[in-house]
Amino acid sequence: MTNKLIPSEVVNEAYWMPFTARNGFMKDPRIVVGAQDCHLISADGKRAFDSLSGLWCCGLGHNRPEIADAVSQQLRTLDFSPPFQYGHPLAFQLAERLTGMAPEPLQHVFFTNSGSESADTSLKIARAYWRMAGQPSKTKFIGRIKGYHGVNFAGTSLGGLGANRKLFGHLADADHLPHTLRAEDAFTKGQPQGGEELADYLEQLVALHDASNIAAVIVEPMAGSGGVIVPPSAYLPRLRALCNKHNILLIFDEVITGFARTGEAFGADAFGAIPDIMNLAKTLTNGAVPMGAVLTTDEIYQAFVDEQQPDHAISLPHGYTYSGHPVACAAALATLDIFDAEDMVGRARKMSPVLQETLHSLRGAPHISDIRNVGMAGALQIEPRDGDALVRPYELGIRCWEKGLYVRWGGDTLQFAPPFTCTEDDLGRMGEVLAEALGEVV
Ligand code: PXG
Repeated sequence: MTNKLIPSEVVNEAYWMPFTARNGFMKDPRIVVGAQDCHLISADGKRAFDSLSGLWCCGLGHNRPEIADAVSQQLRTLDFSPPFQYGHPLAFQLAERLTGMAPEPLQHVFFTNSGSESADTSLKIARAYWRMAGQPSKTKFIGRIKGYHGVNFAGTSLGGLGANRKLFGHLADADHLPHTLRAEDAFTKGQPQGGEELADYLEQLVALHDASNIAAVIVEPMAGSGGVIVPPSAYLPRLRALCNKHNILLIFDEVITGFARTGEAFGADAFGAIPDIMNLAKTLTNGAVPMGAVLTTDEIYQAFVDEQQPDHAISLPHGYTYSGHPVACAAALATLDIFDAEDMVGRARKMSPVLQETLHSLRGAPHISDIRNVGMAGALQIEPRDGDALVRPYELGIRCWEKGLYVRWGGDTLQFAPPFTCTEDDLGRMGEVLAEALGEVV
């Protein structure tokens, strides 16, 4: 067990915290000192149900001994291996494991260390692909309003959350599709229907920029940070068809939707469209060690491989010191072992109806303007107070934490992505705490 700590004695201003409201945090610091299964343990010894699997990444529950053992053993066997010009066995094993799980056309894996690096890596690969394919004018990227692709240069520009972009100016040549949140779909349980018209907007962007200048479209199959926006049933198949028609690469950012979050192994499986490039991170290592991956089709990979080139020619001048880090590979392989052995896709499917009912039973509670869900993900959209959309979700999040529930507040929503290993009781208690908190905030 962890010793109790006094939060105000832990914090300082040396640590510049990511995406954190400094003033509120400093007044009442939320310090996590431990975790167990589906709960976080706070400095005062409180156990809080982790309703977001950390930050969407610990879907298998916390502190899995199998992952700890694999990491520990790897640290004693090969703590680091130079990834440029040298290989180690686990990176090859993990790549093959991932291509075996992913939709069939995705046959090659480039390793990164985060979702943000996966975003920038995928976009660079897309541009380089067109250059290799003799179409160097195809450089522009299309993202989507309310999208999130991390915080690196290209990912920031392709994202569609204003608060994350406006401080940083124009970082990459990007335009955006409309988001897929339709007023008429409010309170839909699971996936809404239709939605071709939203994908058809790509035709207007093609008319504006010309397909000869567009490298790729990047979307999250289901927008996560934007507030769990579930794609209508016809949307992604239509987007796939339009990308084919115009010879534009389609990138799925599956950093959140990858590994059972939607109730299928990948969002591509859940929503019926296969991308040319798929970005992964988060649950790949169950959050234990930073790691990301970019999967591509053979057609893309082959554009970079030329048997005629001299032996010393580098196929892709891109990579990170920690690409395919042996410790991260060990964590990922142990994660995927558990993923299969404990049938995480099956567990996600089994628990999804419980999550759906827990969230939708809050319909009619104060301040709720929409409830959305798919698989083991969901969101409550909260009405603004005095024109401020962010204040109530913040106050709700703090109240829930005080009551023993860790909830992610983001924009005008509360977001949920509980571990697949949670119980009906965990979700029942979560519903009770949410109802209480909604009744308390003004
Ligand atoms: N793409 C997607 C779809 C993501 O959700 C990233 C890329 C970036 O990953 P890294 O590992 O660089 O952070 C993400 C990250 C939230 C939340 O509250 C979501 C993320 C990160 C922080 C908070 O929804 N997603």
